[in-house]
Amino acid sequence: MTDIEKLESSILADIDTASDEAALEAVRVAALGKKGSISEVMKTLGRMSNEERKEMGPKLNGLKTAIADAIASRKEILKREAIEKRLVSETTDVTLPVRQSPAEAGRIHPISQVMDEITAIFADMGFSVAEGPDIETDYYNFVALNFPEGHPAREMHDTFFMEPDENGERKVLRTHTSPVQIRTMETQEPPIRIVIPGKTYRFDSDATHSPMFHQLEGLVIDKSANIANLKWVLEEFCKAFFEVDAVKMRFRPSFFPFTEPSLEVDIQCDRSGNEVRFGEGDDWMEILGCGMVHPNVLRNCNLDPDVYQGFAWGMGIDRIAMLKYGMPDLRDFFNADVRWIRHYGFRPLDIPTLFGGLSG
Ligand code: 2U9
Repeated sequence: MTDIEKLESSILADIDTASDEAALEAVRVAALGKKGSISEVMKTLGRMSNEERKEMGPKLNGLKTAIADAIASRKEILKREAIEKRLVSETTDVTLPVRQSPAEAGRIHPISQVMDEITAIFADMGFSVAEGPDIETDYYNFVALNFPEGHPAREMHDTFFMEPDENGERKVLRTHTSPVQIRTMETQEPPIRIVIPGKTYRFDSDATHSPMFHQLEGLVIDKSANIANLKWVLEEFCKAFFEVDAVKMRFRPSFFPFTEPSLEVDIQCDRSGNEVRFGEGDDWMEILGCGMVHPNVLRNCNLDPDVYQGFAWGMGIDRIAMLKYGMPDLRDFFNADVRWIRHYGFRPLDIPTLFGGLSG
């Protein structure tokens, strides 16, 4: 056996025993790489006589090609073997239950759900959603809404005051979402039909009051808005929200500085069982307040009360959510207890719509 034949059979044996692509690559470098065994032999061609080179040249080139071909075909085999190994080890059992993605496993807080339910109902009636800042000026939170300086109605709102700013002005955490209606009336021409969901703040904390709570208010301004329209809007809302065909409502006189007349609204319910049922029974439950926008408030927004009139209402979202979904303590809303949200939360892809069902 010549030296070349010996070299060839030893490299071919290494190629055969290479067990994966990395080992095969090592064999290729050891044979055909810059300092590989074949490359070293090729270098000796330069020192040979013409006769010897004529004989050895083709032999060495033949060796190089044979080794390169053997490596290429072994590479194909190893590639196929590796794929087959993966196919066996990475089988998927399609009968296993699908693992939930984090977005599916998460839950929507009942307050967000109820806000979405209520805005879906009013959006269906043609209302748009308006928003505004949580930190307000005294003007937007009180003065424009017909609470004069020192008026006792201001005491009804236990207000959180900020430190005075460089001009001595004390901003407040808004005590209701009503400043958004003022801002809207200042910037938009009537007709106006808006609802305002949002966070509100009052210095109050017990089983039914939280210092941060949620309201949804509504406002309609045009040349002919009247109490009959207001009653119809609220009745349609209550039927849709409590998912009943008919509901009796009771409107009692009340007082708010920003509306005249002002009314508190009760709906018919049955409290004889363990839970409150709406649309039946002969009991009443207060659910919201409303009224015709006070002429002073219209004037404050440069609207002539002899031309324009409007109605407004306001409701506490937290209380209404507790009523609808039977949650006993308001404080649980804000305790961030994952067991509570798993029980009372809503699936994120069940978006409330009137056609698809409000509460899933
Ligand atoms: C403007 C004019 C009128 C909003 C109204 C109520 C009646 C009301 C309470 C319900 C429960 C607040 O969360 S609660 O304590 N709200 O009873 N809100 S009328 O009236 C407005 C608002 C803005 C410019």
